[in-house]
Amino acid sequence: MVSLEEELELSMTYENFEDVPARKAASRRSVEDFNVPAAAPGMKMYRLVVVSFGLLCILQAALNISLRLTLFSQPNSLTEERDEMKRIYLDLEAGCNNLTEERDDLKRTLENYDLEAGCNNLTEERDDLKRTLENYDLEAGCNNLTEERDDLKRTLENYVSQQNSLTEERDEMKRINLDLEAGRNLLTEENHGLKRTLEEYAHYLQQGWVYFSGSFYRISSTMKPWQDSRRDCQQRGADLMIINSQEEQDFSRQYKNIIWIGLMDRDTEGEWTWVDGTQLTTSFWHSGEPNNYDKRNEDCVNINHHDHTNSWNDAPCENEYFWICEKKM
Ligand code: 2F8
Ligand code: CA
Repeated sequence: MVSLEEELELSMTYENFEDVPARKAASRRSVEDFNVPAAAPGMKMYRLVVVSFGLLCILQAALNISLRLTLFSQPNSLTEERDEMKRIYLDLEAGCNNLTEERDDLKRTLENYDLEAGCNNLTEERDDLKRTLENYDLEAGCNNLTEERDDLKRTLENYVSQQNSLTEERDEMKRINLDLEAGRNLLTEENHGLKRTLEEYAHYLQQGWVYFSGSFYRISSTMKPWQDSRRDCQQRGADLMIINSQEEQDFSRQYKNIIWIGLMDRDTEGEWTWVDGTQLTTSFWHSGEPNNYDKRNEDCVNINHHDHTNSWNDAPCENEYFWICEKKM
C-alpha cells in the first residue's frame, strides 16, 4: 500500500522526467550557442568539453530510462497489496461488528440480571452450608465410619475364613470322591471277578463236581493208570487231588473204591511229591506203607483203606484204578 504523500512524490518525479527532452534541447541550444563563429583557438579543448557533455547527457538519459522502468513495474504489486489490505480491513470490520453485538448482548443481560436476588440466594446457600457444617458431629461421624470399617473388615475376614474352609472341604470332598471312585472301580473289578467265579462254580456243579472247602472234586466213573487219570483231570481244567489237611483226608475217604490221588515218587525213589511240585509234609500212610511192595516200583499213591484215618498206599503207576480230580477255586 502506498500512502498519499508517497503517491504525490512519485508524480512529481514523473513530471521531472517528462522535462528531460526539453532540458536536452536547451542543453543542445547552449552548446550551439557556444559554436559561434568566433571560435577560440583552443578548439580541441572545446570539442573535448562538448563530447564530455554529450556523454553526460547520454548517461543521464540511461539513468532516467532505468528509473522509469523500475517505477512502472511497481504499481501492480502495490495494487495487490492494497487489495489485500482492503480485504483484511473488511475482515477486521466484520469481526469488530460481531464483538460490538456480543458486547451489547452482554450489556443487556447484565442490565436484566437481578444482582440482588442472585446475591441473596448465594448468601442463603452459604449460610445453610455453614449451619450444616457447624451441626455436623465430626467425631461421631468419624467414629461411625471407623466402626463400619471394622465391621466390614470382620465380615471380610469371616468371608475369607469361610472360603478357606470351603476350599479345604472341597479338596477333601475331591479326595473322598477319588477314593470312592477307586473303590467303585475295585468293586466293579471284584464284581466282574465274582461273576466269573460264579459262572465257573455253576459250570462245575452242572458237570457233577462236589464242592468242599474251597475246591471242587470229581470221582471218575472209569479206571485208568495214574498218568492217564491225571491227563483226564488236566483236560477238565483240574489235576489229581492234593491232600493238605485232616479235613480233606476225611473228605477223601467217603469214596469206597480204590482211587488215585496226585502223589508220586517217580522222579526220585522215596521222595514223595505232589502234582503241583510241592514236597509231601502232612501224610496219611496206612500202616506199613509206603513199602514199594515186592520191589514192583510202587511209585504212585492211592486211597485204599477207606475205613482207616490213614488210608494211603503206594502201588504201581500202571495199575488201573478210579481217580479223583480237584479244582482249587
Ligand atoms: O500188604 C500190603 C500190600 O498189599 C498189596 O500187595 C499185596 C498192595 N499191592 C497193590 O495194591 C497192587 C501193596 O501195595 C501193599 O503194600
Ligand atoms: Ca504199597
